[in-house]
Amino acid sequence: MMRVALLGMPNSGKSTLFNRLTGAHARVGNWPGITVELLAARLLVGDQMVQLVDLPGIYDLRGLSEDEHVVTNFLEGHRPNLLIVVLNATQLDRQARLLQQLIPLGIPLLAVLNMSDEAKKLGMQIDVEGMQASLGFPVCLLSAKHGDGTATLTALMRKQLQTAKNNNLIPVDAVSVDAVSVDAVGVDAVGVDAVGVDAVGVDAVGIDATGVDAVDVDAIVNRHIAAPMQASHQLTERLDRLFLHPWLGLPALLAMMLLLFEAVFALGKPLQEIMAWLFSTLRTALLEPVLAPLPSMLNGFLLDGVYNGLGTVASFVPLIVLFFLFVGIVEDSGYLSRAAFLMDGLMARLGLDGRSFVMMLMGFGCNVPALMGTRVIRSRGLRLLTMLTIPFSLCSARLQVFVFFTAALFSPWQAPLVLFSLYLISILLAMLTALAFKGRYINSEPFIIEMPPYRFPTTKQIVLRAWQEIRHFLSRVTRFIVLGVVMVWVLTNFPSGAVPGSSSTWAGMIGQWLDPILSPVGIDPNLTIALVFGFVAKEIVIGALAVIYGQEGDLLSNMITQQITWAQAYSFMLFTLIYTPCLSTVATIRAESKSLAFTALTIVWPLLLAWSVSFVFYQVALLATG
Ligand SMILES: Nc1nc2c(ncn2[C@@H]2O[C@H](COP(=O)(O)OP(=O)(O)OP(=O)(O)O)[C@@H](O)[C@H]2O)c(=O)[nH]1
Ligand SMILES: [Mg+2]
Repeated sequence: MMRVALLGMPNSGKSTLFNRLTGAHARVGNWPGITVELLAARLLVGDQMVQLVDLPGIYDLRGLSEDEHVVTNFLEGHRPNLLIVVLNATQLDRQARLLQQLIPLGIPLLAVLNMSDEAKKLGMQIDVEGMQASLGFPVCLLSAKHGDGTATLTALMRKQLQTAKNNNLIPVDAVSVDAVSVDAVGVDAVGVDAVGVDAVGVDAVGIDATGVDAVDVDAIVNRHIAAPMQASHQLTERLDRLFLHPWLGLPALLAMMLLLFEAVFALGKPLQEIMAWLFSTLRTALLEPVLAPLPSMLNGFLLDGVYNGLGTVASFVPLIVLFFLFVGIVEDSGYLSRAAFLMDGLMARLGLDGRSFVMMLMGFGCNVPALMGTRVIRSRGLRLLTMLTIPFSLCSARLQVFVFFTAALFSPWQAPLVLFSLYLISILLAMLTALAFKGRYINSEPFIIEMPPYRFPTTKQIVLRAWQEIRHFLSRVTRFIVLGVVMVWVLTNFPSGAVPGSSSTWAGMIGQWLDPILSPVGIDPNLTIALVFGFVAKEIVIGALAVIYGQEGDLLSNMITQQITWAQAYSFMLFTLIYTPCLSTVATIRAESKSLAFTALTIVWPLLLAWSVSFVFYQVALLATG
């Protein structure tokens, strides 16, 4: 199958184009470095089935970061038949450089000038025909976000692929690896002639007789663009006067975070309650009568175990979707780059940089993509230090636990503030961790960040993002959560003969066994079991409690309110927030750091910290409340 790859600088819209062409759901965001892995999908171009590959963005073919290696390794090992170079049409002066580096590779090229909508708004005029004639390969102006120009692109792709086919360029991987080995890819190292121009044939690349040497992309591009003297994004400039203000910037950041979390709580909690009510109604109206004839053990397993556990976890789906809708809008707005800029000074004192802060923010969604997002960081020291801090980010799975507990034990006006306090503590602990370890993981990289213009996602982008999160959640349900609640049920109901939920069950024994360690922090044996399973996935915590107490919805809240004090609840939340990250996170840390010792550190350090913080809080709370 022919292979076509999308290559370009970060944030130029490759993934947006990939999604538009293939109908895939690659993650998109207004932040350089959203894609850090290869993504491939099949696409019919004319009568030809091709594999379309979405690559991470690169500034330079000689780049040294992990995601840039992904690209150079790809070009080396899986030479595409066609490279679609995606350029931001409003920044051609800066982006043409990459195109210049690509020409010598001898791979047929097609240049896409993306973001035509923004170029038009800025009053830029681009002579595509002229540029195409001078460059010697097709150029196409389009807007991946809004879809204008995609038909032209497909036609050009078809033509280029046909030419490649006619020129017998098909055998993928046939080009000697030497000619494009990673080292050799650098333009300097190889020079235009050296990169197997013979092996590939100048004609075949689609460059006309003038020869490769003659092409000065920069000059050509400049010759065919007319931009007003001061092409600027006016809205962006106006907003940045506030958001990047030396004094007001940081308070604005804090205020926006507070607003966001308040909104999630205020809108999400009622939705969760409606869902919980639906689940319990379904239980009493349908499942209980239908399952009544079953033996009581099986009945208990299905209803009190599987159904209660899963139902309680599932009732949080709307809240999570809502949360990710907001997160999606923030990620696509371009504000993350501003947050990175604002926090960079403080972060630098902790041995981190502005990007580390953005990764912590991304971790509020889920720690896993945030950990992978650190691939854009070149300095290994900085990357590891950032990875050490990310698991403290209060992810959406932990959010479920906290929403549940805060709503059960605190008054309606206290609850959102308690939740916000947990977000702040999460960031503070990440900072504290950085401070403790910055001597060990040294940053050796200067901080440079692009400030993209503010953008607003299309409705389709928002809906897709939410849908992706639902799918992700469902896959976690099937992988971990079902198993988790079933195991909790077994532990709380066996050995046979033990009174369910009592201290003579296996769960009770584990709880008693850990009691000397956890009672000083206010965590009772029931909560202990929930914590034990939270190691696997934090969503299980709330499902486990439903199984342990044999209740769901309002009844579960009431039960918990009767059994524990607010101080115990807060201590439990602190512990859940801080202790060892979930299995997926640990596995990602292992894969990304390639170090067992580092992975062990990310397990042990949070555990110690969790106990210490909860201990201090609980003991002080006990003293204060007498
Ligand atoms: N106005 C406008 N915005 C676009 C267009 N194409 C993409 N975007 C926006 O540009 C931002 C970056 O898009 P992505 O598709 O994630 O960019 P990418 O090149 O894949 O970025 P990396 O994966 O970080 O390299 C997002 O906010 C998109 O919504 C376009 O044609 N017009
Ligand atoms: Mg991308």
